[in-house]
Amino acid sequence: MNQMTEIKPLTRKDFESDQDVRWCPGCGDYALLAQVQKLLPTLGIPRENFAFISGIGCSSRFPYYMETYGMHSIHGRAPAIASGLKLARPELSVWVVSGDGDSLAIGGNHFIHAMRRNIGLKMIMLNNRIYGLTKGQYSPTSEFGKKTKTTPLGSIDRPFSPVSVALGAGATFVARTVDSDHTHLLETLRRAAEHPGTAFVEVLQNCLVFNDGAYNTLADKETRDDARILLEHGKPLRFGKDGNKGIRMRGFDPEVVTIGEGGVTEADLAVHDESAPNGGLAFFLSQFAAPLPVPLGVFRSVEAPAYEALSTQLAADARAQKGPGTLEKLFNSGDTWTIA
Ligand SMILES: Cc1ncc(C[n+]2csc(CCOP(=O)(O)OP(=O)(O)O)c2C)c(N)n1
Ligand code: SF4
Repeated sequence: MNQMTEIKPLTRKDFESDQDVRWCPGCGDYALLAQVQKLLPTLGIPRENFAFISGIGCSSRFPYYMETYGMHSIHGRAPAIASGLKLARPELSVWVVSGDGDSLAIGGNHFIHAMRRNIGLKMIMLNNRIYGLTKGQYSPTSEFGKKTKTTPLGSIDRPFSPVSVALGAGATFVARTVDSDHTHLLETLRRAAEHPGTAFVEVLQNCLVFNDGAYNTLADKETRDDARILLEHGKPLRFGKDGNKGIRMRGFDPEVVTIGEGGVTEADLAVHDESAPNGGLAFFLSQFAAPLPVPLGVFRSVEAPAYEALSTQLAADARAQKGPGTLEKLFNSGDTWTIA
């Protein structure tokens, strides 16, 4: 009689490593860890097929806490290492966890190229708008005028919107969520996990030691409905405590309007379309700053060929045309010469 091996379903516990979590008590990074550990067992992927690659920073300690393969790599270089892994082993689910400093300062170059290549990585950026690990220097997402240890008179740098950078680099999946809303965080990660190309998720994350309260209005149940706008595909851009505020486009300028005032109806509001071919509305949304609400959700989700699939095909076509190669043949091909 054939004996069937019973495959035990995975649980959140299966993804918890035996390492002590060293983040400060109350750090927003815990929320991401908990939701990722909750999500992975539901994806139907064997645990040995997950890999978490990080750079350097508090956020980049993430792989230690996951009972998966992983690597705490080099400052800003996680996308390069993760890209190599994904190309060599396309069947793996490869995740990058990084910070705003790691991804947008030293790692800006690697970040934009991962976005434009559309390689199948899940890239999460914990954006606390500060360097946490090195104790409070300003980062590329710190606000103009922000006083930090390296900007004692206030920053004169104009900050990046990570979502705008990702969209500008041609990313096919771009989303933003916040550490304080666990349901939204989990659902956003799920959408990213399902996306075949590069999936970028910005997580607004509180660093309670060096930049506490950066996202208070989004965390506080009293203020959050007026401070955020939840993006839903095909739905009008509506928000507010009473659900009666919305975004109307005046040419290329978005404005906040109130339904029922001045003859405004829901039909006047812009409608969110995450799969719009030109991505123009997504870019507008990514530039929202006070008094406009902070958009949360999926800005853009479109399909394009994944880099690893194209690369595998390219290699198969070359082999079919020229037969299997060897390193020796390669070294002796093309322009070679003998030094006398
Ligand atoms: C080559 C190199 N340069 C600088 C540093 C110092 N360094 C370590 S982490 C970090 C910034 C981390 O900030 P962020 O990515 O925002 O992560 P957080 O700690 O806030 O999670 C810097 C500058 C380093 N480790 N290596
Ligand atoms: S310094 Fe900030 S980002 Fe780093 S672990 Fe502490 S609270 Fe989190």
